[in-house]
Amino acid sequence: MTRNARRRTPRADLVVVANRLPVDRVVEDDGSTSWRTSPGGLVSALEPVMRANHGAWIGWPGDTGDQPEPFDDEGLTLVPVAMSDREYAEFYEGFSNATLWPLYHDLIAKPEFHREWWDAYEVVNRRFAETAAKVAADGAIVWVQDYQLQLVPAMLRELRPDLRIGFYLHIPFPPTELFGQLPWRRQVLEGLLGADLVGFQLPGAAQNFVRLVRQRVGHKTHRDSVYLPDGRVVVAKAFPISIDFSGFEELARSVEVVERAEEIRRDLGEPRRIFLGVDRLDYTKGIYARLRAFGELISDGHFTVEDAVFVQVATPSRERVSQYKIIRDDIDRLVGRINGDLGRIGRPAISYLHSSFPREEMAALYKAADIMVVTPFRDGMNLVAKEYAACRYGEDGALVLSEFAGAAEELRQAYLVNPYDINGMKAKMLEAYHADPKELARRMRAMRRCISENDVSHWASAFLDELTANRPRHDKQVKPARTG
Ligand code: GDG
Repeated sequence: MTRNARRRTPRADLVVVANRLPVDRVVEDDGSTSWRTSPGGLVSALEPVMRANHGAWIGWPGDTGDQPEPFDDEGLTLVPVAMSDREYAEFYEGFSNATLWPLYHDLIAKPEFHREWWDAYEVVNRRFAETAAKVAADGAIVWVQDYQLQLVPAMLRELRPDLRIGFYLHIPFPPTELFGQLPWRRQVLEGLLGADLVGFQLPGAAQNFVRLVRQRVGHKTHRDSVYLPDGRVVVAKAFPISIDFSGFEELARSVEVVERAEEIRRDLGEPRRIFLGVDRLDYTKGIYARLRAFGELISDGHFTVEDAVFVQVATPSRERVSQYKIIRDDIDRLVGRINGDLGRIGRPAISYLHSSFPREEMAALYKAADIMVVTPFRDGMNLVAKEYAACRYGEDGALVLSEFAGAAEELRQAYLVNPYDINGMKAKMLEAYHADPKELARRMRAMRRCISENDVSHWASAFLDELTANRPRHDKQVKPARTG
């Protein structure tokens, strides 16, 4: 890849501000540095759109070294924002991933509230806002991403009132009762209100936000609009995120991927059915519950380890955060127990891979698997479910999907499950195991149509069209804000 460092800060008409750059800085053994494309939902979703628009992407380079100069990456300008070790611990691991992440995911783990983490969250958000203020051209569109940067819209608006600012939340937005626990609830809401458009995965999340703004900040609201005392109208709406459908399908059709999928099946001993899970190793994803369900299906005698295997890819994630250490140990123990109790020589019940893989290998796994099991307790969308369907161009394969993944609102033909109900999950996994190919084709065809008609470029243009639409100011009489 050509990556040319720039001397002066470039100015762009379309700017994405995200916690991470779409690349990681890696220090080689000889001390030189290089850049490697990094995985993750947000990167998979946004990169194609930004490249097509020659935009600028502001983000953290993935280590706590010095701040590299902005550089070109095949038509996209990358603008690194530095973070110290302490900020990484307090802003990223702390407030973002041990306070907001569990709070926004239904308290599956208990959120921790620490005042010094909040201070770091403000400091780092300000640094991102100041960088965006420098990079954005006059009247530019700035699109801020996700829960780590909820204060950026208001901070940026103060510095650059000429900009069109959008914000998109990739994770759920909690109901008022849960959000109300956050000691800094009002500051977060006011931070988001700096945007012209606040986007969510689902309509329910947008409604939660509008209700909270009315309750906690005291602004007048009507349907998806918030009326601010200065005459601005902020719109809150759902834009369900998607994937590069044709890109995934093309990858899955390539000779290399098709051959690799066959090789995977052979290496697994040609079982009748391959079950697959692919997730960041996160307690929200329901990995433990699904593996337990699978183990019980074998111990109950529904099938044997010769008939079926479960391949679980768990990509390492947030490994220093204590709840992530706990879930990793729990899963290690469970896999050990199930394989110890049920496996035979050369035939484990679960093939567990705690590592990350190239995209081609992911596509080969999707292609090799008969039953994809996606069972989060709560998930903003879940791109893995959509990627699986994109790779099933033969209209075969079954998707077992949690009702609590955003994707379940679109993929109604999946085998929908409640991940808290182990017996219910077992029944659906078994139904998928025995399903008739015609039935699978009917379901898969409908899901593939839905995703191909609503792919990631559709998502991005729907958001950007709404953001750039002419939005008149209001002349409503607004009451002074109540305290939140
Ligand atoms: C957040 C929200 C929302 C995973 N392991 C590897 C790898 N991946 C890729 C997958 C997929 C992405 O990472 C994961 O996306 P998900 O949507 O499943 O989950 P989160 O990471 O939690 O994403 C989520 C998303 O943001 C987008 O808005 O859907 O609800 O939580 O694309 O394929 N990719 C590669 N190697 C791996 O080992 N190459």
